[in-house]
Amino acid sequence: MEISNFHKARYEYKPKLPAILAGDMDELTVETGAATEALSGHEEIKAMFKHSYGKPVARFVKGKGGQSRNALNVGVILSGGQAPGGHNVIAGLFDGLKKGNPASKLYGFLGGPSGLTGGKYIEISAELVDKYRNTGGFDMIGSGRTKIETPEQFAASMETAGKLKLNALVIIGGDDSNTNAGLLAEYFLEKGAGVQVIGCPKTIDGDLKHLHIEASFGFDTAAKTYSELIGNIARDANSAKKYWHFIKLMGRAASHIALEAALQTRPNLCFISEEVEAKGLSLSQIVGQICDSVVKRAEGGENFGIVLIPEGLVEFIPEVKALISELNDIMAHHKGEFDKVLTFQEQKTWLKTRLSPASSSLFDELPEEIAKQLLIDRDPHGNVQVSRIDTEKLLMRLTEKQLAVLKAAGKFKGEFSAQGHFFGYEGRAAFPSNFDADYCYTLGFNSFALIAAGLTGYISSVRRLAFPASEWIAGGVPITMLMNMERRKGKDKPVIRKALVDLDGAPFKAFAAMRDELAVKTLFRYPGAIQYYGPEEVCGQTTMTLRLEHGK
Ligand code: FBP
Repeated sequence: MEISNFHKARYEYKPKLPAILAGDMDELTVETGAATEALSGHEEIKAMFKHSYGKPVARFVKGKGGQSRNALNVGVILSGGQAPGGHNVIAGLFDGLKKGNPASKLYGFLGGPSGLTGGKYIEISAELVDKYRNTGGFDMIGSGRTKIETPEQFAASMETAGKLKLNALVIIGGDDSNTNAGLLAEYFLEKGAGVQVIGCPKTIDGDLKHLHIEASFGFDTAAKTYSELIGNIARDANSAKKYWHFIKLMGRAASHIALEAALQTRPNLCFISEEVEAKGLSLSQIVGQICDSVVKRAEGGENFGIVLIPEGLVEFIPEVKALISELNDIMAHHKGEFDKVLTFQEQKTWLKTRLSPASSSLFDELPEEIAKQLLIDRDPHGNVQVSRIDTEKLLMRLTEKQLAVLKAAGKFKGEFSAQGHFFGYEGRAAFPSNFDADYCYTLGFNSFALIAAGLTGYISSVRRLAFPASEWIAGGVPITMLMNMERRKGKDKPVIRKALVDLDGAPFKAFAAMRDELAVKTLFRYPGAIQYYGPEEVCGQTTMTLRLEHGK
């Protein structure tokens, strides 16, 4: 394969490790604190995780005798959506394992968790790792969204682990995949399989976040990629002065990406789903806010603008949320029956008698293409596939309709022409920023250190991320500490709680403080492309979210 000069140059980049992990392994030991609790549902979760519940938070410190030097067989899985830096997690894990004992082996399961249950794997060689260092994507071993949940899948996982004589398994994934990591850790303990399980916090969505997990990897690169594109569109809008751009941004539930992009680019409007839910804003109130801004800007002669829309927004608008939740339950409990109803009109009639009156009338009022999109199959974890719902088009249509009413009443005298965009896949496989390259390499290396310290049921945790990498703190957080009980596919299940945007947090407050002005004036900010080489203040910056959270 012919590779680009940039691709070649990235092989030379040497990811940074925190000083504690860069030193002599024989000088590394693990310090643990008090027992921990789940976020809620303590008793139920404790009963389900008899062997792994409530372990202490772990932190690496200088000391002797904490790390085993035995040769280890370790498996690694990339799970869920791509996030920049996944290959560096594998590189860090590989380098750690070989540093611990050159006879250690790393196996990569192919195509995500199904590679483990189906026994599909490769041994990862030094040559293979070198081909993927500092590159984006998950193509080294592939990824998938299979959820390991049936007794047969657990048994098959143990069988594969047994065949490979695995000492440990590293699962690189988001909240659902790390929930799976916790379940597997518990299962292996219950069965006395001797296989440790460590999770790594991956997701561009940024919602696998906790006191001990300051950011999920990939968020930095993805948010910066989208911000570059939004900045470019904003400059185009300000040049042509004829379009309102409605830009939907990935982030299945949380609005961290939209918020970070808003801080970076200063659009006219950015909806934060968490605020929409907290204030109980209806669809028509959201459209009302857009119209207000369009009307006011038109009064100043500015018939253009930028609206950022988190892709999960529909699930946070109270009436749409209620509709989706009813649809989820109906589709989970009557799947066989529902699958037999073939045309959309028949589906509508079939649903009418099963939905509540309010949801049924909303479903009727939605544009047909959006209503159809709400019926698309759920993912294996029971989530609505919001990346396939054209929320930007829904808002464009409703805004157009409302502006026509205002125009007829003489309250809007400007022009409105809208363009829709969806930025998601563009940012998920980009070359990792220097931050993600360093963070991911550290997460992988740290996973090895957790394994060598004998821990299981932990997520690799690296903190103080807004500071130079040499000062980062490395350790592990027990998976059950991140869990609560939630309704999934019609049943209550223990899952890692998604960290949504904190409306009292510094990043949201910083945006809220400027948004009234942004809604009327043109104050776009153009962040430009991610820089990998050059002055530290250009290529060494973390996200604004992290900087604000750390008071920097
Ligand atoms: P993860 O939670 O697995 O990291 O995936 C996040 C995400 O990129 C969401 O932002 C998006 O809604 C979803 O994946 C899209 O999924 P798919 O790749 O299956 O279309």
